[in-house]
Amino acid sequence: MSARPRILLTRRWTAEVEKHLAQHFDVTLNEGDVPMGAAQLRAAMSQFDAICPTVTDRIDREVMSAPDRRVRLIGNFGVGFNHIDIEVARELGISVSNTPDVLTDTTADLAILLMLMVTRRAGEGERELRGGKWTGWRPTHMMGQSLAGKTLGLIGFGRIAQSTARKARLALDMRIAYNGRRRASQAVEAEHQATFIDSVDELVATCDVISLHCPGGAATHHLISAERLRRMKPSAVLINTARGPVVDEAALVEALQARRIAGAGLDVYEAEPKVHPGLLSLDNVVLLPHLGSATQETRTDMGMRVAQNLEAFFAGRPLRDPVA
Ligand code: 8YV
Repeated sequence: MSARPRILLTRRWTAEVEKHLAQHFDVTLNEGDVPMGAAQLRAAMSQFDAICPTVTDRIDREVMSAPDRRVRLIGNFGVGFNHIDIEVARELGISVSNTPDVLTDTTADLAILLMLMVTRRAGEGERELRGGKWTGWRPTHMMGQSLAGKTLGLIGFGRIAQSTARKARLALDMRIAYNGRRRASQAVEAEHQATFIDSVDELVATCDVISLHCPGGAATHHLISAERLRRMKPSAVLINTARGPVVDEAALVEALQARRIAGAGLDVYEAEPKVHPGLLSLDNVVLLPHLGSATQETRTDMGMRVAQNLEAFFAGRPLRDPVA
């Protein structure tokens, strides 16, 4: 019997997936679940047949060009793969897969959660109550904004954005506008009753809630710049469940401090796990620690999706979710 492929999981996964993988592969776990450094990742390149990284691992040229490289597949745990240099992977003939579909609704739920938390001042309210500062009900206490009839402007219109649109329209009665690299088909626009807005500048200036759903990477770095924050309505709210560097975090802090926008809900940050200190002291921002896909069910589904890619690859079949 030929030796089973050697697989490295760079972080701990759900017990169900770790057990499943152990039945098929020679699996090495990162027992301590501490992020691996560049030197460790580079060394792993020469020791394993596949590595399965997450958003906390930077897989760049330095890592991938390890001597006597053995890794032939990078099975990413997550749909976003901007932490992997895909051009270098292609150049070196390393295959890369990701985990689309399985986290779509879970991440969209979190975008909706942030919208509601920001507009209904939920974090602020909880802090007041837990801090023993709630003096009782009154008609003008901690009034937020209603979302019904307001326009949700989506930047990026892929699976997660469309799921967010569906939930916002059907559950919250919001109107939907979007900007994306390409205009969606008429059928998709009709399904979501979505209006295409040709420019990001116009979208940010006209919508009430701006929610980011574009990939990370050079093309979207600081897409939400100081200038675009200035274009937003003073009553508008920014939601980011995509990638931190899409927003100029320092400029966002200034806009929130000056109340030039009403609020923000963030799940991702420019230099995770560091968070701009200016954000921590503001009441008009809700801050979550990158929980977009964090449900028991979804994290198991993500792991199983990686497993399907690994199984296909080592059986000589095409990857289910190839990105390189
Ligand atoms: C993941 C995500 O938890 O899948 C993604 O792109 O942002 C998150 O939902 C994380 O990236 C896992 O690597």
